[in-house]
Amino acid sequence: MQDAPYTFEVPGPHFVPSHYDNHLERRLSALKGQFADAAAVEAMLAQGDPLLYEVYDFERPHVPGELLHGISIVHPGKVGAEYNMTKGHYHQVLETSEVYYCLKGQGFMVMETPEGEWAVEELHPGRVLYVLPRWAHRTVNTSPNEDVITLFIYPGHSGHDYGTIEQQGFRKLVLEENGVPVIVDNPRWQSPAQRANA
Ligand code: PAN
Ligand code: ZN
Repeated sequence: MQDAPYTFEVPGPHFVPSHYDNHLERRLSALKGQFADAAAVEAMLAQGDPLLYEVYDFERPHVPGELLHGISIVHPGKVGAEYNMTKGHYHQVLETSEVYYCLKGQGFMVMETPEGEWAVEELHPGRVLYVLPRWAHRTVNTSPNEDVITLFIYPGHSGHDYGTIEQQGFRKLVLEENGVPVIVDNPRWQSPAQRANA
């Protein structure tokens, strides 16, 4: 961990940071239950385990005064009709936010709150997205053959809650229909009231 102010470069076209502490790779097997088309997942896994996205980040203490930051790279592709995406999560400390700055590619940030509100914002190079406190978030890559690359910054004490999204996914899915992205309802999703009665 650095003990003096530091800089790093994110040179195009690949935007891999000039230095970093951690490099995480997430493959299809880690997102198995998240894609709507289970048969497409099984068919792809029978051929291998494709790399869906990577994260490069810097080691900082997980305390409120710190800002955790790094680069997220979602590779292009689809699982069935659904575009490649990140697992997505709530922050464990729900009242923490995040800034994303898109460096490359075309995609969407799919978001929702525990109360069932949802939002989908487009990502393209130069666009900054502020994810409000309480909003779960997932990056989706709709580019035909380009990575979606973002710089992210969030409070050190945020933590991650993956379980809620793993259970039912997001309220909205991003699918390709006739060659263009469409936002559709996730049949697996339940409203807070439905969940309480389940
Ligand atoms: C980002 C994400 C990153 C990977 O740093 O962690 O894009 O997505 P998943 O964490 O959903 O696999 C972030 O939102 N941090 O809080
Ligand atoms: Zn986050």
